Amino acid sequence: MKKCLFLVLLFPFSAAAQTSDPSGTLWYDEPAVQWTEALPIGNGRLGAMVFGGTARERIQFNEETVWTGFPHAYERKGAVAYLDRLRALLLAGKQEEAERIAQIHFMSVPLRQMSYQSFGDLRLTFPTIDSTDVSSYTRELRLSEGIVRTEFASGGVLYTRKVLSSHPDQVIARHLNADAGGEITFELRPTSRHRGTYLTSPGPDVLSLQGRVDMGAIEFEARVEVRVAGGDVATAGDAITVTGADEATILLAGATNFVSYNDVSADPVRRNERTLNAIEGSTWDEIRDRHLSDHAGLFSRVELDLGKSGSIRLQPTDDRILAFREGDDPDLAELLFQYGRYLLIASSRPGSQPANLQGIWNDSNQPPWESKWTVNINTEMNYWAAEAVNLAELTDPLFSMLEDVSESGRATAREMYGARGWVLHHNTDLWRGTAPINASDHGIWPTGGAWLSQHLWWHYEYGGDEEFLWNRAYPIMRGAALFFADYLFEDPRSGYLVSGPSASPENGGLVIGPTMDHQIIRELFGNVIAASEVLGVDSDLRERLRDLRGRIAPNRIGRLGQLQEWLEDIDDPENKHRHVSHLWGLHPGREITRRGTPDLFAAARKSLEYRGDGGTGWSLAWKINFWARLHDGDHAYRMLENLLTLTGSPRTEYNGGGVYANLFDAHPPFQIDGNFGATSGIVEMLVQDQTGEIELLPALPSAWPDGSVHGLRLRGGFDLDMEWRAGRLVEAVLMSRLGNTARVRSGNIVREYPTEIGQRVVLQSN
Ligand code: FUC
Repeated sequence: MKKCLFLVLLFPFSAAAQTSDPSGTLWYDEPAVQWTEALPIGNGRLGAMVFGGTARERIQFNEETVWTGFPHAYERKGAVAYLDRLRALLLAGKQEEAERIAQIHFMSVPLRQMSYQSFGDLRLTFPTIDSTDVSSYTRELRLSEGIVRTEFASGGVLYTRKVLSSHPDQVIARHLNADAGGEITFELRPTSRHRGTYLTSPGPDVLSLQGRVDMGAIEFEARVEVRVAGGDVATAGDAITVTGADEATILLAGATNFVSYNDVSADPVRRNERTLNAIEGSTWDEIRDRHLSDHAGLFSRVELDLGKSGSIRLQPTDDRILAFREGDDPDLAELLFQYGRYLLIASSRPGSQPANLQGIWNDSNQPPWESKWTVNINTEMNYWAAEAVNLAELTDPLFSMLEDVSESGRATAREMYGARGWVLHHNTDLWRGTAPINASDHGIWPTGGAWLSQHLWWHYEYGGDEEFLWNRAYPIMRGAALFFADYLFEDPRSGYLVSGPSASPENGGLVIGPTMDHQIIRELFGNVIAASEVLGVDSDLRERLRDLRGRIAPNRIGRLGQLQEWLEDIDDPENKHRHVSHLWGLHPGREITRRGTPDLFAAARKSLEYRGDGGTGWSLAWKINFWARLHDGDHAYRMLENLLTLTGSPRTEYNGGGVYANLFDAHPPFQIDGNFGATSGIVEMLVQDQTGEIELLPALPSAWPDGSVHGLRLRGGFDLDMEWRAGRLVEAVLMSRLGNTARVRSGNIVREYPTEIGQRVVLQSN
């Protein structure tokens, strides 16, 4: 009893070794061993994974432009000479021959794109701390703060370490203190696995790590500075040594010479000097407070309550993942939802690169799929939720990338297809490659840019910003549509316009007329038509696109009642492929709807049933969205359960699609798309508005009978607050930002509510 009292008094955090905020905190009672147990921080440009060790600590860090390669145009000159031959071969059923010829004459130069790299590690050793004498250990990430905190007691001293990646100050900052004076002693070594990097010491408390990515153009510097209160700081060899300080602040600045995809003329050293000079007089408290207010400005916009968890909510996050199927922990679903928002804030800020396959977190110089931007599902999934979860400005990097590929993709359109406009195939990299890569059986898929362009129109639909539409979105969308106006050709067998050579992403090889392409192109043309009407321009083009749109091969229902994945009725009901591309028109597209196209809607459901409930992380996440669009909340929830399965951990045998201990989506390996896809899926379960009608609680699962949400955004410029009880809406409030008419569906009835800017529409169920 006495001991207990002693503990509570001296270590109040140990009583809180159950988190006080179960839907907003990831926490653990041991340091991370694997990278996928470490906790992520990021400011859009600089990211880090924090292991939370006691006597030894590792902070692995990234800067978003540390990539292999150099400015380069990838298109294959003159490839257009083979286009008709490829089409003819495919129409004649000679797929193998077409793939062979395409592989030689129709692919990117070089065949592969470049790779995102790890930057380095901060390695800290604490000679006065005995890792075998540690008690009351916690490490946690509070999503509302964006700070990873490690606390523990050792040798009678309580240590607290915090780390953040600041957007306003553009540094990673770590603060170390203790509840007794003079207890902060450590050695800090910045390291890197890039060959030929070297360390210099520009000042007594500064180390500079410089280098160049192997065989590439990217030069980098990581600059570490340590500031102490009390004690001593000195650099010796490859380390900064702090002895007997009361507290210490480590600042890490990181930069490269990258300016844009065709310019690498910046000076990373000057960049870092400027960054650190700008905060020379700032204390940790000031840096932290600027970070907190910047972060909260984005994070606090949305609140979600899906019900009350049982006592499991107090357990470490990995325990909760293991127990999720027991159904007693809706707070964990909230945590996953908010984690998606957190990760976007941390990996995608205006002016930065868009979130890549791993966001910005990457521990390898040979990461899976080069950790680039794969656009046949992954990059789009990263941004599905951004508008609805009130983080619209974080789409800016995606649009900047689109600006780039709409330039670099012109040469690819011209050289490979003899077409106007621009085209992007299934991947791009820091150098904005747009030509087909890797293998002809899936690399030749020309609708990546068209799919991404959907996000430009969404940004206008949610925000109503006509200037954005005119200046930024429309030129890119128009260029994408011009490409397809030239590219589509008439299928001699059916007379329809078709896409090809192309593929249904990664399934079935090179073909003519994959269903997904036609859905994407129809939507692109539809959005360009709508945009040109809003802007009052391009009436001739509009008519042309209308005509072409009506002639594109339609969706077809096959012999099994399924939605056909291809023009031919060859779907295999045993095929469990992770991609379910032909359901694009259901989600994220909108041409397949319950009321508008009931037959296709039923066929889409059939196809999804055949595909099954398994898959990689992102595939599971997409299926949450699909089932929500099919208005089957319980099935959507089942997919969420499948995604919230602990994988790749010593605590489980399971190694398939799911989440790691740090809630990172596991393809496996780690791929961030499923995190964002899950956040989007939860939105789709609560509200849908893609058809122009607002449907509240369209797919509420029985697991969440009571709940509320605050601060979601809807198309047409409405903010949504909503509360439900016993599975039924209690009240919804729509706040009008643009003065549009809200059309709200309830069962068979659609009611219209004209609004003025700032007006609220309060809907109560009777
Ligand atoms: C697509 C998917 C893979 C993986 C890769 C990065 O090619 O088919 O599953 O996600 O992207």
